[in-house]
Amino acid sequence: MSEVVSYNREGAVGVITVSYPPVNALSHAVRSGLLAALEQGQSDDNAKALLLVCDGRTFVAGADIREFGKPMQEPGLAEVVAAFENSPKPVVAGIHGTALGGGLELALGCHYRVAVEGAKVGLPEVKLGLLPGAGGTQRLPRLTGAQKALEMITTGDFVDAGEALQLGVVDAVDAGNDAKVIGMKFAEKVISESLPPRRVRDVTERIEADKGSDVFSQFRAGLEKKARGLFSPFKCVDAVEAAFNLPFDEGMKRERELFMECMQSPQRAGLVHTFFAEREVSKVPGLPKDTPVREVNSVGIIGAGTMGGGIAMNFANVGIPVYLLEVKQEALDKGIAIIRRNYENTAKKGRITSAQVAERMALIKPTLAYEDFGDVDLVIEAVFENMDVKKQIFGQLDKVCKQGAILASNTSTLDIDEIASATRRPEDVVGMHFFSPANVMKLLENVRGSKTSDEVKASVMAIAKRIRKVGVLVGNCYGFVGNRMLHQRGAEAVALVNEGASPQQVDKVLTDLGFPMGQFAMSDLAGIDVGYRIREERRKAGEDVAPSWMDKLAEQGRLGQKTQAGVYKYEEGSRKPVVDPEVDELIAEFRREQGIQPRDISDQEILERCMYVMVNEGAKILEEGVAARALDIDITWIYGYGFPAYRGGVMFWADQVGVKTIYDTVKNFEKTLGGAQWKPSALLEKLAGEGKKFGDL
Ligand code: T1G
Repeated sequence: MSEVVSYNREGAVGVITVSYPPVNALSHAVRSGLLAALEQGQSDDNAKALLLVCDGRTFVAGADIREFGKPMQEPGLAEVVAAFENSPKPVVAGIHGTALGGGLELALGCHYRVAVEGAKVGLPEVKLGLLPGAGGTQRLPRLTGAQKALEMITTGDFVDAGEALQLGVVDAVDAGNDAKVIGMKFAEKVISESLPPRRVRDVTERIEADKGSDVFSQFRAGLEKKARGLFSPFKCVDAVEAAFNLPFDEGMKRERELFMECMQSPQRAGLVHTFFAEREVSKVPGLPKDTPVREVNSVGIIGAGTMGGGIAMNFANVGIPVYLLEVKQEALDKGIAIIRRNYENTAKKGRITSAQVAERMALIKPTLAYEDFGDVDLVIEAVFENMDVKKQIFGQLDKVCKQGAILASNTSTLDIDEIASATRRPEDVVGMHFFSPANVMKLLENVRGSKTSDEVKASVMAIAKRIRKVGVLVGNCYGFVGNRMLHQRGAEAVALVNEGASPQQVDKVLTDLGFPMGQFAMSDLAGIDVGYRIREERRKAGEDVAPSWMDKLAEQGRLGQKTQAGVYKYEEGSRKPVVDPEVDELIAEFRREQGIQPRDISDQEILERCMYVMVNEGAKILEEGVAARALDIDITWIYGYGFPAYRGGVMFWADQVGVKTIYDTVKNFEKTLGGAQWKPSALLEKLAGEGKKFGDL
């Protein structure tokens, strides 16, 4: 008897129970245990039917992702599923929680499936760069037909028990909440009605019905847009199609071939890294797991602009009341109107009801009085990037907020310690940097000041989860982690255009890598005036900031999307960047003024200069301890800037390119381009020298 899978008979039913927390993943021990328990069930003459259930929070949630990339140990999952399917005794699966991936495939190998109400089933392998590799692509379509199987397998979306019943994926759904009870009831029914083992592989009606349908070519065409740059969704279609063209065993072989292609793809490595990194970031090294967390039942937000409004929505969305403060009624009214419009747009798309719009709007209370913040548990300041203004606000908060209130700034670059110095409670001051649009982007960059208490750090990390964000705890420096690296990429991009590249060429290199938009399209979205103001402030402060062709755009009022013209031009009502010959002329003029002789620049040089400067900066960020681990930087870039999850994040991507390759190129750029940004980080040099990766840290 293995300790993760047990067998015992209750009446005439042999019960196989998996007990492998946290999610009963199909590790080698579980797979072996399942075969052993099934064997016991076969040889138990008094067992007339078998029931497969799981202890804990969920039925099997899939293969054990931690085993990926390691040599597969027998028995493979497909073999285990086939053993269940070929059992001479009928097998019932009792499902609760989420039967996912290999878990659903195991259930499909059983002869009957019952689910508790509220349970969900799905084949999310595609989200890991894979496809169902234990018969899911061959058995599911036999129950659902081609269209639904393709939808489920190429999106990885879960379906709830009710829909699964309609689809024929499960045979009964019971309002009870114990899968074993409803499973036993069904198994006893199988025995009393002498129901035979019914193998899904033998169900062929839906295969016959959809044979030769053009649904596969339609699906591939649809994926060209939705799955741009991805590898495994297309292989999913190939695998499902095999169920309609080949006998079952041939189809299984085809599935296996396609599964191995996906398993070996760098995209699987990237997506699996992202899966674990997204969970690991909330475990902050040095912050004890049991650090007390402060209750947040009401929030005050200062600033009803784009950011403040978006931030307010995050809290209202999860039922937390928010005071939204502005200095003028007109600004307050405008901010509230924008929030309402955002909610109404979401309701128009059917994602929320109009009742929810009303509920959430009722939770957001506009105010002009700081006194209303007297009892809130958390304040988030979201005004424009001016230190004096922020310090004045925090001085106010220090006077009106209760003891224990968390005082946070949404600043994207400014010094948290200096802001905290405006209060007598620096231990309660922290950065909570949201990414625009704040109600959409998942990243929350939590910035610890030198005096921020562990309790406040743990509290803002818990708040991130509560408002469905991915929180990353980072140190206090100019631009923290994300913007500090973005700043370097931006400077390289501008320099590349000075030297001869066009903005559109630079942007295409970045979108080809998988970014949702290029550097200059992003500047147009954020507003050219943002960078212009920062450069002008630094020039006023006496810094030697080089002239930039971007300044000329700002001085001509070309501020980006908001003025229908920036680096690109925008047709009325459109956000699509259109190359503007006027800008090419402005750049050529700027080069003449600066005495620059433009040259052709290769895409490879653009890629290396834009990306390696970020990797080098990321290595410096790690050296300084501003980010605790490379995976914190990876998650920052995936959820803050849309870096493709299938590449695993900037530092994971760097490991795949090769640290030594990057280091040598950075060294070379230090010689040919100069500038502090090309001084190789000591950590990069060390890893290159030792043949190590960022992932080894
Ligand atoms: N393998 C290993 N560990 C897993 C795991 C898995 N499949 N799923 C979750 N965990 C860990 C997770 O890392 C975390 O660990 C803890 O469980 C709780 O997870 C052959 C090849 C099930 C919906 O893709 O979607 O089957 O941080 O924080 O929010 O065809 O986990 O506590 O140490 O996410 O309640 C297919 C992935 C695999 C499902 C629960 N299955 N998991 O969400 O908790 S590929 C999946 C999830 C496959 C076969 C193929 C979610 C969840 P720790 P959590 P949650």
